[in-house]
Amino acid sequence: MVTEKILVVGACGQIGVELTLQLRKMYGGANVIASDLREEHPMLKDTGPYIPMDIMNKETFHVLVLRYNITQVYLLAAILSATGEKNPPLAWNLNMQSLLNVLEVAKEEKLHKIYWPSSIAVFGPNSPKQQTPQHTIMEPTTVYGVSKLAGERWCEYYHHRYGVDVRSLRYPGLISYKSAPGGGTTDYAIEIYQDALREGKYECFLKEDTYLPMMYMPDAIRATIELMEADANRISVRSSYNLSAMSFSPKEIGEAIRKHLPAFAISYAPDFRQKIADSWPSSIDDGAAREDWGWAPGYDLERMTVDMLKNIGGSTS
Ligand code: NAD
Ligand code: AKB
Repeated sequence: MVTEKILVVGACGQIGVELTLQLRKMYGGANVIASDLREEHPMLKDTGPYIPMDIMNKETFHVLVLRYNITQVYLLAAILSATGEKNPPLAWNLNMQSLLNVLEVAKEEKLHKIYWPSSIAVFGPNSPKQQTPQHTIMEPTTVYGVSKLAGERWCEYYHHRYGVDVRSLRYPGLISYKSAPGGGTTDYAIEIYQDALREGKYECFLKEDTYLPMMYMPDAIRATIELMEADANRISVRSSYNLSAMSFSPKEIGEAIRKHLPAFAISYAPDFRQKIADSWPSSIDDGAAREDWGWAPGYDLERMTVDMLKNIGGSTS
Protein backbone atom coordinates (compact mmCIF):
# COMPACT_ATOMS: atom_id res chain seq x y z
CA MET A 1 0.00 0.00 0.00
CA VAL A 2 1.31 3.47 -0.94
CA THR A 3 1.57 5.88 2.00
CA GLU A 4 0.08 9.19 0.99
CA LYS A 5 2.12 12.29 1.86
CA ILE A 6 -0.11 15.32 1.87
CA LEU A 7 0.78 19.01 1.58
CA VAL A 8 -1.80 21.61 2.66
CA VAL A 9 -1.05 25.05 1.19
CA GLY A 10 -2.82 27.86 3.07
CA ALA A 11 -3.07 25.65 6.15
CA CYS A 12 -3.41 28.56 8.60
CA GLY A 13 -6.61 29.94 7.09
CA GLN A 14 -10.27 29.46 8.03
CA ILE A 15 -10.58 26.10 6.25
CA GLY A 16 -6.92 25.08 6.35
CA VAL A 17 -6.64 24.69 10.13
CA GLU A 18 -9.64 22.38 10.43
CA LEU A 19 -8.88 20.44 7.24
CA THR A 20 -5.25 19.88 8.27
CA LEU A 21 -6.31 18.59 11.70
CA GLN A 22 -8.81 16.19 10.10
CA LEU A 23 -6.27 14.93 7.52
CA ARG A 24 -3.73 14.38 10.32
CA LYS A 25 -6.29 12.27 12.20
CA MET A 26 -6.80 10.15 9.09
CA TYR A 27 -3.27 9.87 7.68
CA GLY A 28 -1.10 10.47 10.78
CA GLY A 29 0.43 13.81 11.78
CA ALA A 30 3.83 13.13 10.16
CA ASN A 31 2.20 12.46 6.75
CA VAL A 32 0.40 15.80 6.49
CA ILE A 33 2.64 18.85 6.02
CA ALA A 34 1.03 22.20 6.77
CA SER A 35 2.35 25.28 4.97
CA ASP A 36 1.40 28.94 4.71
CA LEU A 37 2.86 32.42 4.35
CA ARG A 38 1.89 33.16 7.94
CA GLU A 39 3.25 31.85 11.21
CA GLU A 40 2.01 28.42 12.21
CA HIS A 41 -1.53 28.62 13.62
CA PRO A 42 -1.60 27.83 17.39
CA MET A 43 -4.12 25.00 16.84
CA LEU A 44 -1.70 23.22 14.47
CA LYS A 45 1.29 23.38 16.83
CA ASP A 46 2.67 19.95 17.83
CA THR A 47 0.20 18.09 15.57
CA GLY A 48 2.59 17.62 12.62
CA PRO A 49 5.23 19.32 10.43
CA TYR A 50 4.93 22.99 9.49
CA ILE A 51 6.89 24.55 6.61
CA PRO A 52 6.50 28.26 5.71
CA MET A 53 6.16 28.65 1.94
CA ASP A 54 4.98 31.16 -0.66
CA ILE A 55 3.02 29.16 -3.25
CA MET A 56 3.74 31.90 -5.81
CA ASN A 57 7.32 30.61 -5.93
CA LYS A 58 6.96 27.54 -8.16
CA GLU A 59 10.55 26.38 -7.69
CA THR A 60 10.33 26.36 -3.89
CA PHE A 61 7.05 24.48 -4.10
CA HIS A 62 8.49 21.96 -6.59
CA VAL A 63 11.53 21.31 -4.37
CA LEU A 64 9.28 20.82 -1.33
CA VAL A 65 7.16 18.28 -3.26
CA LEU A 66 10.29 16.30 -4.23
CA ARG A 67 12.04 16.56 -0.87
CA TYR A 68 9.06 15.28 1.11
CA ASN A 69 7.75 12.80 -1.51
CA ILE A 70 4.41 14.62 -1.62
CA THR A 71 1.62 12.65 -3.33
CA GLN A 72 -1.40 14.92 -2.71
CA VAL A 73 -1.79 18.71 -2.49
CA TYR A 74 -4.70 20.64 -0.99
CA LEU A 75 -4.40 24.21 -2.32
CA LEU A 76 -6.31 26.65 -0.08
CA ALA A 77 -4.31 29.87 -0.55
CA ALA A 78 -6.50 32.56 -2.14
CA ILE A 79 -7.80 36.10 -1.81
CA LEU A 80 -11.54 36.06 -1.12
CA SER A 81 -14.34 38.17 -2.57
CA ALA A 82 -14.39 41.32 -0.41
CA THR A 83 -10.59 41.66 -0.15
CA GLY A 84 -10.30 40.87 -3.87
CA GLU A 85 -12.43 43.88 -4.84
CA LYS A 86 -9.96 46.13 -2.99
CA ASN A 87 -7.01 44.88 -5.07
CA PRO A 88 -8.16 43.04 -8.22
CA PRO A 89 -4.70 42.46 -9.82
CA LEU A 90 -3.39 40.93 -6.58
CA ALA A 91 -6.41 38.63 -6.29
CA TRP A 92 -6.12 37.53 -9.91
CA ASN A 93 -2.36 36.90 -9.61
CA LEU A 94 -2.54 34.84 -6.43
CA ASN A 95 -5.69 32.90 -7.27
CA MET A 96 -4.50 31.98 -10.79
CA GLN A 97 -0.75 31.57 -10.44
CA SER A 98 -0.99 29.42 -7.29
CA LEU A 99 -3.32 27.01 -9.09
CA LEU A 100 -1.21 26.90 -12.26
CA ASN A 101 1.93 26.22 -10.19
CA VAL A 102 0.23 23.30 -8.44
CA LEU A 103 -1.32 21.85 -11.62
CA GLU A 104 2.01 22.03 -13.50
CA VAL A 105 3.96 20.28 -10.74
CA ALA A 106 1.14 17.72 -10.38
CA LYS A 107 1.44 16.97 -14.10
CA GLU A 108 5.27 16.82 -14.07
CA GLU A 109 5.56 14.70 -10.91
CA LYS A 110 2.42 12.59 -11.52
CA LEU A 111 0.95 13.47 -8.11
CA HIS A 112 -1.94 11.20 -7.06
CA LYS A 113 -4.58 13.82 -6.25
CA ILE A 114 -5.06 17.59 -6.04
CA TYR A 115 -7.82 19.44 -4.17
CA TRP A 116 -8.67 23.03 -5.04
CA PRO A 117 -11.85 24.78 -3.83
CA SER A 118 -14.04 26.92 -6.02
CA SER A 119 -16.98 29.00 -4.76
CA ILE A 120 -20.58 30.03 -5.37
CA ALA A 121 -18.86 33.25 -6.57
CA VAL A 122 -18.48 31.62 -10.02
CA PHE A 123 -22.15 32.51 -10.58
CA GLY A 124 -23.30 36.01 -11.46
CA PRO A 125 -26.40 38.16 -11.77
CA ASN A 126 -27.52 36.34 -14.93
CA SER A 127 -27.42 32.87 -13.32
CA PRO A 128 -30.72 31.51 -11.96
CA LYS A 129 -30.93 32.77 -8.36
CA GLN A 130 -32.88 29.92 -6.76
CA GLN A 131 -31.54 26.36 -6.77
CA THR A 132 -28.77 27.42 -9.17
CA PRO A 133 -27.99 24.37 -11.32
CA GLN A 134 -24.60 22.68 -11.76
CA HIS A 135 -24.43 23.77 -15.40
CA THR A 136 -25.88 27.19 -16.20
CA ILE A 137 -25.00 30.76 -17.23
CA MET A 138 -21.85 31.82 -15.38
CA GLU A 139 -20.97 35.49 -15.69
CA PRO A 140 -19.32 36.47 -12.38
CA THR A 141 -18.90 40.19 -11.68
CA THR A 142 -16.19 40.03 -8.97
CA VAL A 143 -12.49 39.43 -9.64
CA TYR A 144 -12.71 36.56 -7.13
CA GLY A 145 -15.53 34.92 -9.12
CA VAL A 146 -13.72 35.46 -12.42
CA SER A 147 -10.58 33.81 -10.97
CA LYS A 148 -12.59 30.87 -9.59
CA LEU A 149 -14.37 30.32 -12.92
CA ALA A 150 -11.06 30.45 -14.81
CA GLY A 151 -9.57 28.08 -12.21
CA GLU A 152 -12.39 25.59 -12.78
CA ARG A 153 -11.67 25.62 -16.51
CA TRP A 154 -7.96 25.00 -15.82
CA CYS A 155 -8.79 22.07 -13.51
CA GLU A 156 -10.97 20.43 -16.16
CA TYR A 157 -8.31 21.11 -18.80
CA TYR A 158 -5.48 19.52 -16.78
CA HIS A 159 -7.68 16.52 -16.05
CA HIS A 160 -8.76 15.92 -19.64
CA ARG A 161 -5.47 16.83 -21.31
CA TYR A 162 -2.91 15.42 -18.84
CA GLY A 163 -4.89 13.06 -16.60
CA VAL A 164 -4.28 15.12 -13.43
CA ASP A 165 -6.73 13.85 -10.76
CA VAL A 166 -7.86 17.27 -9.56
CA ARG A 167 -11.12 17.55 -7.59
CA SER A 168 -13.08 20.59 -6.52
CA LEU A 169 -16.14 21.86 -4.64
CA ARG A 170 -17.98 25.15 -5.05
CA TYR A 171 -18.23 25.95 -1.35
CA PRO A 172 -21.03 28.21 -0.14
CA GLY A 173 -20.25 30.69 2.66
CA LEU A 174 -18.55 28.71 5.44
CA ILE A 175 -19.30 29.32 9.10
CA SER A 176 -16.86 28.30 11.82
CA TYR A 177 -15.34 29.39 15.12
CA LYS A 178 -11.86 27.81 15.27
CA SER A 179 -9.94 30.00 12.82
CA ALA A 180 -10.81 33.55 11.66
CA PRO A 181 -12.38 34.09 8.21
CA GLY A 182 -10.23 35.60 5.46
CA GLY A 183 -12.14 38.55 3.95
CA GLY A 184 -15.31 37.19 2.35
CA THR A 185 -18.81 38.56 1.80
CA THR A 186 -20.35 35.76 3.86
CA ASP A 187 -18.17 36.55 6.92
CA TYR A 188 -21.12 38.39 8.51
CA ALA A 189 -22.57 35.00 9.45
CA ILE A 190 -19.52 34.38 11.67
CA GLU A 191 -19.23 37.89 13.12
CA ILE A 192 -22.90 37.84 14.12
CA TYR A 193 -22.39 34.94 16.56
CA GLN A 194 -19.24 36.51 18.03
CA ASP A 195 -20.86 39.93 18.51
CA ALA A 196 -24.10 38.39 19.82
CA LEU A 197 -22.18 36.73 22.63
CA ARG A 198 -19.72 39.55 23.34
CA GLU A 199 -21.82 42.68 22.71
CA GLY A 200 -25.42 41.46 22.63
CA LYS A 201 -25.85 43.28 19.30
CA TYR A 202 -24.58 43.24 15.71
CA GLU A 203 -24.51 45.75 12.84
CA CYS A 204 -24.76 43.75 9.61
CA PHE A 205 -23.06 44.89 6.37
CA LEU A 206 -25.76 43.18 4.28
CA LYS A 207 -29.49 43.98 4.06
CA GLU A 208 -31.87 41.95 6.21
CA ASP A 209 -33.42 40.03 3.28
CA THR A 210 -30.18 38.98 1.52
CA TYR A 211 -30.38 35.20 1.15
CA LEU A 212 -27.08 33.37 0.54
CA PRO A 213 -26.09 29.68 0.45
CA MET A 214 -24.20 28.74 3.63
CA MET A 215 -22.64 25.69 5.30
CA TYR A 216 -21.25 24.82 8.73
CA MET A 217 -17.54 23.95 8.68
CA PRO A 218 -17.87 20.31 9.86
CA ASP A 219 -20.05 19.63 6.80
CA ALA A 220 -17.53 21.36 4.50
CA ILE A 221 -14.63 19.32 5.89
CA ARG A 222 -16.61 16.08 5.56
CA ALA A 223 -17.65 16.94 1.98
CA THR A 224 -14.01 17.64 1.06
CA ILE A 225 -12.80 14.35 2.50
CA GLU A 226 -15.68 12.38 0.94
CA LEU A 227 -14.94 13.85 -2.48
CA MET A 228 -11.22 13.13 -2.15
CA GLU A 229 -11.82 9.55 -0.94
CA ALA A 230 -14.36 8.72 -3.67
CA ASP A 231 -13.34 6.34 -6.47
CA ALA A 232 -12.19 8.35 -9.49
CA ASN A 233 -14.85 6.68 -11.66
CA ARG A 234 -17.57 8.30 -9.50
CA ILE A 235 -16.31 11.83 -10.21
CA SER A 236 -18.17 12.99 -13.32
CA VAL A 237 -17.60 16.72 -12.73
CA ARG A 238 -13.98 17.81 -13.23
CA SER A 239 -14.61 21.55 -13.06
CA SER A 240 -16.19 21.84 -9.58
CA TYR A 241 -19.25 20.40 -7.82
CA ASN A 242 -22.13 22.55 -6.55
CA LEU A 243 -22.42 21.94 -2.80
CA SER A 244 -25.30 22.95 -0.55
CA ALA A 245 -26.50 22.74 3.05
CA MET A 246 -28.71 25.73 3.99
CA SER A 247 -29.76 29.17 2.84
CA PHE A 248 -30.75 32.06 5.12
CA SER A 249 -30.87 35.86 5.38
CA PRO A 250 -29.33 38.09 8.09
CA LYS A 251 -32.83 38.53 9.54
CA GLU A 252 -33.31 34.75 9.81
CA ILE A 253 -29.92 34.06 11.43
CA GLY A 254 -30.70 36.93 13.84
CA GLU A 255 -33.98 35.24 14.77
CA ALA A 256 -32.21 31.88 15.21
CA ILE A 257 -29.77 33.54 17.64
CA ARG A 258 -32.57 35.35 19.49
CA LYS A 259 -34.17 31.99 20.38
CA HIS A 260 -31.11 31.40 22.59
CA LEU A 261 -30.20 35.03 23.47
CA PRO A 262 -33.57 36.86 23.65
CA ALA A 263 -31.98 40.32 24.17
CA PHE A 264 -29.87 40.11 20.97
CA ALA A 265 -30.38 43.10 18.63
CA ILE A 266 -29.42 43.36 14.95
CA SER A 267 -29.17 46.53 12.83
CA TYR A 268 -28.22 47.00 9.17
CA ALA A 269 -25.66 49.22 7.43
CA PRO A 270 -25.08 47.72 3.96
CA ASP A 271 -21.68 48.52 2.38
CA PHE A 272 -19.85 47.54 -0.85
CA ARG A 273 -20.33 43.86 -0.01
CA GLN A 274 -24.09 44.16 -0.65
CA LYS A 275 -23.42 44.43 -4.40
CA ILE A 276 -21.29 41.27 -4.29
CA ALA A 277 -23.97 39.36 -2.36
CA ASP A 278 -26.68 40.57 -4.76
CA SER A 279 -24.77 39.03 -7.67
CA TRP A 280 -24.64 35.57 -6.09
CA PRO A 281 -27.25 32.77 -5.88
CA SER A 282 -29.69 32.54 -2.97
CA SER A 283 -29.66 28.74 -3.00
CA ILE A 284 -27.81 25.96 -4.83
CA ASP A 285 -28.83 22.68 -6.49
CA ASP A 286 -26.19 20.11 -5.51
CA GLY A 287 -27.88 17.10 -7.15
CA ALA A 288 -24.70 16.04 -9.01
CA ALA A 289 -22.69 15.77 -5.76
CA ARG A 290 -25.52 13.80 -4.12
CA GLU A 291 -25.82 11.43 -7.07
CA ASP A 292 -22.11 10.92 -7.87
CA TRP A 293 -20.55 10.44 -4.43
CA GLY A 294 -23.49 10.46 -2.01
CA TRP A 295 -23.27 13.98 -0.53
CA ALA A 296 -25.77 14.86 2.23
CA PRO A 297 -25.38 17.78 4.69
CA GLY A 298 -25.76 17.25 8.44
CA TYR A 299 -26.31 20.78 9.81
CA ASP A 300 -29.24 23.17 9.38
CA LEU A 301 -29.45 26.72 10.77
CA GLU A 302 -30.79 25.69 14.20
CA ARG A 303 -28.29 22.89 14.78
CA MET A 304 -25.39 25.12 13.67
CA THR A 305 -26.57 28.00 15.89
CA VAL A 306 -26.63 25.80 19.00
CA ASP A 307 -23.11 24.53 18.24
CA MET A 308 -21.65 27.99 17.38
CA LEU A 309 -23.05 29.64 20.52
CA LYS A 310 -21.87 26.77 22.70
CA ASN A 311 -18.35 26.79 21.28
CA ILE A 312 -17.77 30.56 21.00
CA GLY A 313 -19.32 31.01 24.44
CA GLY A 314 -16.86 28.51 25.88
CA SER A 315 -13.72 29.47 23.94
CA THR A 316 -11.51 32.49 23.35
CA SER A 317 -9.98 31.58 19.89
P1 NAD B 1 -8.29 32.19 4.26
O1 NAD B 1 -8.04 33.54 3.70
O2 NAD B 1 -8.84 32.07 5.62
O3 NAD B 1 -6.96 31.32 4.17
C1 NAD B 1 -6.08 31.38 3.09
C2 NAD B 1 -4.68 31.11 3.61
O4 NAD B 1 -3.79 31.17 2.49
C3 NAD B 1 -4.21 32.15 4.63
O5 NAD B 1 -3.77 31.52 5.82
C4 NAD B 1 -3.07 32.87 3.92
O6 NAD B 1 -2.02 33.27 4.78
C5 NAD B 1 -2.60 31.80 2.94
N1 NAD B 1 -1.90 32.38 1.79
C6 NAD B 1 -2.18 33.53 1.13
N2 NAD B 1 -1.28 33.76 0.16
C7 NAD B 1 -0.40 32.72 0.21
C8 NAD B 1 0.76 32.40 -0.53
N3 NAD B 1 1.22 33.20 -1.52
N4 NAD B 1 1.42 31.26 -0.22
C9 NAD B 1 0.99 30.45 0.79
N5 NAD B 1 -0.11 30.71 1.53
C10 NAD B 1 -0.78 31.85 1.24
O7 NAD B 1 -9.25 31.45 3.21
P2 NAD B 1 -10.25 30.23 3.49
O8 NAD B 1 -11.56 30.81 3.86
O9 NAD B 1 -9.62 29.22 4.35
O10 NAD B 1 -10.41 29.68 2.00
C11 NAD B 1 -9.62 28.63 1.48
C12 NAD B 1 -10.06 28.35 0.07
O11 NAD B 1 -11.46 28.02 0.06
C13 NAD B 1 -9.92 29.55 -0.89
O12 NAD B 1 -9.61 29.08 -2.17
C14 NAD B 1 -11.30 30.14 -0.92
O13 NAD B 1 -11.56 30.83 -2.11
C15 NAD B 1 -12.15 28.89 -0.83
N6 NAD B 1 -13.51 29.17 -0.33
C16 NAD B 1 -13.70 29.59 0.96
C17 NAD B 1 -14.98 29.87 1.40
C18 NAD B 1 -15.24 30.33 2.80
O14 NAD B 1 -16.40 30.68 3.12
N7 NAD B 1 -14.24 30.33 3.68
C19 NAD B 1 -16.06 29.72 0.51
C20 NAD B 1 -15.82 29.34 -0.80
C21 NAD B 1 -14.54 29.04 -1.21
C1 AKB C 1 -16.59 34.84 0.21
O1 AKB C 1 -17.57 35.38 0.75
O2 AKB C 1 -15.77 35.42 -0.52
C2 AKB C 1 -16.40 33.35 0.43
C3 AKB C 1 -17.04 32.58 -0.69
C4 AKB C 1 -18.48 32.32 -0.67
O3 AKB C 1 -16.36 32.19 -1.60
N1 AKB C 1 -16.94 33.00 1.70
